[in-house]
Amino acid sequence: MFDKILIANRGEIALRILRAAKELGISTVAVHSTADSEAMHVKLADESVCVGPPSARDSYLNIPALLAACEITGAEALHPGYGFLAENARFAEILADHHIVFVGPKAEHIRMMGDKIEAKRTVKELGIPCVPGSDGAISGDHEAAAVARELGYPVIVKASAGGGGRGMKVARSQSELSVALATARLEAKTAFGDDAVYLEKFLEKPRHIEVQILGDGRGKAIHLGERECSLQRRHQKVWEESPSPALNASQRGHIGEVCASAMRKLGYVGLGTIEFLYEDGQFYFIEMNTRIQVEHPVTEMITGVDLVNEQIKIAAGSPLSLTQEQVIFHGHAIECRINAEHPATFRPSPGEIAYYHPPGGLGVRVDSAVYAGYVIPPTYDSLVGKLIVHGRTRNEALMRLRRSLDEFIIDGIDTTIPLFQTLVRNADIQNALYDIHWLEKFLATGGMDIAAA
Ligand code: MV4
Repeated sequence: MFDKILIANRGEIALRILRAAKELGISTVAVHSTADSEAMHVKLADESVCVGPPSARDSYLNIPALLAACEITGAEALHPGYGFLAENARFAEILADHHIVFVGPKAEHIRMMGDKIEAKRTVKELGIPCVPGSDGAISGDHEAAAVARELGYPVIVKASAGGGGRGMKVARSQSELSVALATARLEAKTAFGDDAVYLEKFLEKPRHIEVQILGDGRGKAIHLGERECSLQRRHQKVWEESPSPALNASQRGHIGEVCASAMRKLGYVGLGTIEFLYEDGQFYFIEMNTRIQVEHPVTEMITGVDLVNEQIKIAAGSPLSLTQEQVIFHGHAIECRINAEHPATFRPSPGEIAYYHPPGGLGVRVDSAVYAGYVIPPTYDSLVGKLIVHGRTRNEALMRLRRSLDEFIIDGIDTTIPLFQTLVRNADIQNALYDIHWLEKFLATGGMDIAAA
């Protein structure tokens, strides 16, 4: 096992990784920008290194500074968390060149899944069901029209270098297709420097369901069930739960085994998430994420498996610590992402937290890096923390969520807690009758009463 690990991240995920490292007896190195000198991850780490000014480009994304921090402290491994450099294949290669272990999959697999066309071609061959669409990149209007006619409208044009909703355009008829294609291409070229696009049948009312997998690269891979993340706003997940209320145990076992089997064949090492759209009882692959995800705690709560602990052990060359038969699902978990934003307008609200009282009690977990007196800088994302509740049933989790939201006090800034207090009392949410468009429609039709805000 490693003696020392460097955590190339900030906020709640930096704390999450620190905790896993401490339990493994690994000494921890935090890195931080000048804006984060007073951040909790710096206070809790054994050592810390300032890697640059506030701008993430010059600090958390500053590869030479991170390499220097590893060298100065003697860290043998680096955990990237999520965001920042977590899915940068070149960074993983550079670390390897410097004999630093990247806690994550092989660079080859990061690169493969970052190219959405390549990812889809690969997983399809490995037996994962995909959205019907073009066989690879689309060359021009003529080919697009032919593929779209075959698929039937509506279709969606997606950027191969995209993901997370960037560079996507829907065409509802042939007359809309060439504009959708040109717009998606231009956006892709501008945002990613790569104008390759592909075409898919557009699914109107799917749910977003993702499967958590873990591979050891020695021929073993298991799944840890799924998470449902349909409640999103502007491609940002807001509420996540596990298990998905839309699946039964047999569907779960089937899609989980399809994913685990594919990862076994691929020789995938580490933690990964295979994202699907789910409509009319069918799964359709959209993307694979090669990092720990924000919403990982709901999986931890129902399986009891510490996913960051598994990531670190696998990176150190250990085999998987459990078999598929040892993964047992208990109850139901829900996570709410609490942001420093106005609950109806979503206007960012950085500033000083005047008073902080997190909820507690049975089945309640708060992953956060804030404290009373902490000043949330305006520089990074607005996640203040995650409230995760667990219950024996979904109803019990909902009751516990209602209670813990009412107990949570964060004074001095706006937070999205009132949004969740509204959602947890909503009949559609209580009955799990939602798809990927539900939240935006709810907000657009005055669900949060913007007039009063
Ligand atoms: C789709 C789709 C409908 N049909 N693909 C958005 C983000 C990216 N990961 C994939 N996305 C979508 N792909 C087909 N063929 C609808 C979306 C989509 C979406 C997906 C998941 C969660 C929220 C979403 C919100 C809008 C659109």
